[in-house]
Amino acid sequence: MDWPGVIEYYREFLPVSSRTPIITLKEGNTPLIPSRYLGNLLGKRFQVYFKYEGLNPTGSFKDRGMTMAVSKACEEKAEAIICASTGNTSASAACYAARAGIKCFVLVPRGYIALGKLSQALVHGAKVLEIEGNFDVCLEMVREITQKYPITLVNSLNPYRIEGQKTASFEICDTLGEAPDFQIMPVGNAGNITAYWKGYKEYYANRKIKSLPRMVGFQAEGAAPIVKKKIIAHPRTIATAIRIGNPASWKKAEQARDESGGVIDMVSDRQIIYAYKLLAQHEGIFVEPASAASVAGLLKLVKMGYFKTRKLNKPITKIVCILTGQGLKDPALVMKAISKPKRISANFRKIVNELGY
Ligand code: AN7
Repeated sequence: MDWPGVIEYYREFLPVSSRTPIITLKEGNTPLIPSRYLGNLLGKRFQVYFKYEGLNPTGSFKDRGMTMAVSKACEEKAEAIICASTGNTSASAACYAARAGIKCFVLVPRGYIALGKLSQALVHGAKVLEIEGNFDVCLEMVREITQKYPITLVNSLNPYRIEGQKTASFEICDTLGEAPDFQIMPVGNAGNITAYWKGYKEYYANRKIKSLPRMVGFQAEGAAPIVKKKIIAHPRTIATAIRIGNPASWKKAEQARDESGGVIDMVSDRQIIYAYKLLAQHEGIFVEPASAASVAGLLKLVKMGYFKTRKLNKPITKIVCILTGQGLKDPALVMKAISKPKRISANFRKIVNELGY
């Protein structure tokens, strides 16, 4: 089958009509990869899967929401879109705006955007402004601009973004034939956890699934406003994608957590890097650090005995970790956090020695 993209495939669940021009790059339909390594740590009664969202057209889950937001913007005859971003939203917005033939403006925090993401926004022709301030400041600016000028906001405050992103939960259920028992994901501005939960609830209401998952979110320790129950004025983390101190969908993330009986917790940068390496070296999956927060979170939960204290009345417990973005977006981090290649002269003996023979 030729995959048509998330809007055509899940049309009946989305607010589109025959008048909506569908702007798509055939996003979605990403693989749900069974774990070969982590699953063993948990034992036979557990199955761990990775939803690898890094395989979307611009390398992150944002494309699911952007195809909807940009399609609706075009239906409403918008001439320009704008977003604040820690990187991935801007890459996706610039890409879909180029596809649609409309203008794109991007506000990003100077110095805290992975080079891959910045390059994407630039190459797709967006007007990129680097702001002396963090993501939360950029979002404030963008909200004010869109109140005063005819530019469409495409951050996840735009409800069409959430609509598009909920299709990822549909795909997980369609692949598993049921909902997972636990879903673990990184939380930044909290749009994605909101979207997944909305998707699961809609599938449940339509009798596509018989149960709902517990929603488990992880923030970075230095940027964990929801966990600490207070705005973080100066968020800090190596995972720049989730370097957010005042999430727009804060309340909705708490709702997803509480309605589902889940939890939102935090992991340190050290734990994130450990999981980042583990995923790359034992599962063969290269993600960006924010995405590794979900696996770091899973490891933390196992250590805490979280799964032992939950009633698991099915023979097999299914856990899905969302891997939100592609590792190639931030290659500089590998050199910083893992290692640099070893320099050696073009001497046969020296090289073979170095290989350990
Ligand atoms: C790889 O691009 O906020 O909780 O401006 O890029 O829905 O914000 C990115 C967020 C997780 C968190 N993983 O999702 C942006 C931006 C990756 C991300 C998140 C982001 P939300």
